[in-house]
Amino acid sequence: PAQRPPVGVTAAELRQAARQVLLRNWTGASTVPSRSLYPHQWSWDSAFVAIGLRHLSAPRAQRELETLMSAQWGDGRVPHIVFNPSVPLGAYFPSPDFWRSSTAGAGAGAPGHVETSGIVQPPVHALAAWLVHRADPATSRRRGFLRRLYPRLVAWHRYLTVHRDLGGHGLVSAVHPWEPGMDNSPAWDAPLSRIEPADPCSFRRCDLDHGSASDRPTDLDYGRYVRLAADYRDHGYRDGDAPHPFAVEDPGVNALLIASEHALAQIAVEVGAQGPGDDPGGHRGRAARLTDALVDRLWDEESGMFLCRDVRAGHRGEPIRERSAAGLVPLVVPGLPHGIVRTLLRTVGGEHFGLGDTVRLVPSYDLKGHAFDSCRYWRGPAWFNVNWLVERGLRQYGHTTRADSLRAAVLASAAASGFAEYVDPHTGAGRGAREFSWTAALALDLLS
Ligand code: 9YW
Repeated sequence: PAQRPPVGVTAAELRQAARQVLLRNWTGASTVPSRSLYPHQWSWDSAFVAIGLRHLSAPRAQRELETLMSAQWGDGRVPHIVFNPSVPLGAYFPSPDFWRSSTAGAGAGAPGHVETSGIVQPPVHALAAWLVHRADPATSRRRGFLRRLYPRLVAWHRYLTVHRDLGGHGLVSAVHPWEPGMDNSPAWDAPLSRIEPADPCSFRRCDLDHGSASDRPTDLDYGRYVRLAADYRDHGYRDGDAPHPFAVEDPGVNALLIASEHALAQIAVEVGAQGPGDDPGGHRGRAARLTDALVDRLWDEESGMFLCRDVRAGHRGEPIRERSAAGLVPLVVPGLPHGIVRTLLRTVGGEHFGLGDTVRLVPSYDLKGHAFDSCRYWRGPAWFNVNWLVERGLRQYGHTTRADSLRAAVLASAAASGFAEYVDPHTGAGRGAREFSWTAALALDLLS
């Protein structure tokens, strides 16, 4: 299979190739996910990129996160895209003239010095900041990296826990399918079906200029993405009184928030933060409460994994019965009940995800699912960030041999595919963009 290490590629060569990708995708203050497809700064991409960059240059990794956090809104949200003003409007849709953050988002505290989107992505940033710090504590301290970032990270988590607890049970809801970072996951099909799509003549997709239509979300999906984003914008990006017709509790988003809250506890020790609530104990308490809520609300014993929850279905919300890889991401959460960890491990290697059996990388969606498609974005292909997270989870829970083989498979696949955006989980063939930043960054991290 294509995931085997290509003959002749040594770890040193792979490291050098990954380094070249990150250098080429660096714009001077941050990194683009892909020069062709995604020519701006994306939020969770930057967190993963910083985790890789720390092995090349600690100041550059710090800068990556600082640039992102400098576009934070007054209400604490960290936007999912920070636009580069020198890139033409036609290079990516939706462009700044669609989001209009500095005007439409003024009431929510959108910055005036930069244009951004108005939605968010998973909060991997505090975890990334902590890992970046640890790579070179002396440089980090000299630059005051964590001291400057800590209050921003606290405000970011507060935005999520206060403004986005739409279900009222202590978990964060995503209000747009782009927010959990898995755009066209089959888990969104039911909640999205209630959304009236925008008129297809009202916008032009740019993604199809760079990728094959059969690999990408459909036009109908895009119509609904546009409708949700435009309505949120027209509501001033306010959350309190917004209808938010799409509201989903996603186990990936919430698990990453928990992992980041644990990282904030360590950062709080490092910077000597003292309450109220923003001290190490406050962060640990919040992480524990979020973990309880994650297990109570999203664990599904029958599926053997965490499921998303549609907050707008029924009276009290309902589980979405689709097995998405987001339901395995909680392996990164420390201190899960033993029974849950055991079951998750069985599920990862079982017929639905097939790790180490029918596939060498975790697919984004159920191999046996009715909507499985080995090419279409988040409906089957294996993604490197998800696999990096699962690798970390396996290692955290002491499954070193399985973590080692997943690490070897990730590296082999990154090398064989030219750092593809994602791969076909059955054949290992690279798909989507190449020289994709988080693929290179996370490969570099696994090599280090
Ligand atoms: C979009 C940049 C982003 C990722 C998302 C991925 C895709 C499409 O690309 O989103 O237009 O934002 O789904 O996870 O952050 O790499």
